[in-house]
Amino acid sequence: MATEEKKQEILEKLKNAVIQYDEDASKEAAEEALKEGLEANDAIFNGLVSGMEEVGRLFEAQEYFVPELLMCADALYVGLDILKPHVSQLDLGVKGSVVIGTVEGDVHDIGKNIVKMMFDVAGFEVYDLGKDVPLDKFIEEQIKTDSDLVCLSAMMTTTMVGMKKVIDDLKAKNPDIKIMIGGAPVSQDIAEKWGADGYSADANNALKDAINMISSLKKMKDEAEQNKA
Ligand code: B12
Repeated sequence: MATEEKKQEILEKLKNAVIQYDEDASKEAAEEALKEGLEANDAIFNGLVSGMEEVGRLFEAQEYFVPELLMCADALYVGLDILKPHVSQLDLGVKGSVVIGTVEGDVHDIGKNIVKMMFDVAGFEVYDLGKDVPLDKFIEEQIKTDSDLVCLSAMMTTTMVGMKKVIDDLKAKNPDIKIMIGGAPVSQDIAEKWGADGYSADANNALKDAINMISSLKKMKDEAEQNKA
């Protein structure tokens, strides 16, 4: 087990590998994290993701432009691919099925993939539609898979409006379906205004909220069954 000092050093290496878009450094730091017994979850959120937050600031300050962002994303994915299989499985008592994707026009998929990872480790059935997903595809996939939950990610003010259409269409087809939205420009207020059942600022809370929603959905279905009997 690494000392606190060693742990901070490795987290710093992961963070810097993303900021300096250094894929080799990302690979080495991710391997070192595992070798030194760091929690994979910790290494992802406090190393890689924390690096990407700094990259966002550099972009806003116009020190980084799109090409740098793309290379930073590549470096993050190299580390993530190594760490992801080591994230501890969680048994939270409830499992469900979820359709997830980034909405049409939007190719940001890191946040969506991290939310997906949390559902994976909790043993959910995950139907990942990827990024830049045509809005109707969410409705088609929910119907096809009869999923409990639909998760929509958007990272731009221009693309987030597509979520409202998906929410309206899904609720019209199936009022019981639970919908959760997230991504940097989204807020609790927007989620409520647009009729989503949940919003979460990060992946850990997304899972907790999903579990609560699915529990209440299953309870509602059980009660309806009992009333029928
Ligand atoms: C990396 C990045 C890119 C990469 C994306 C690579 C990839 N594979 O994803 C590339 C280079 C492709 C890119 C392109 C562009 N980008 Co960009 N990008 C970013 C950046 C720096 C980081 C995003 C990121 O990955 N963060 C790390 C992850 C872990 O965090 P996250 O995505 O927020 O996800 C967490 C939560 O939001 C939440 N969450 C996310 N989704 C969901 C879903 C659900 C259901 C739930 C519950 C929770 C949840 O949980 C996640 C994990 O904790 C952001 C800056 C920022 N502040 O966000 C800009 C940013 C999003 N981009 C921006 C812009 C403008 C663009 C471009 C238009 C630039 C251009 N001129 O071409 C293009 C658009 C391309 C397109 N059509 O989509 C703007 C958007 C502004 C706006 N408000 O509309 C931002 C905010 C930068 C800025 N400050 O201006 N970008």
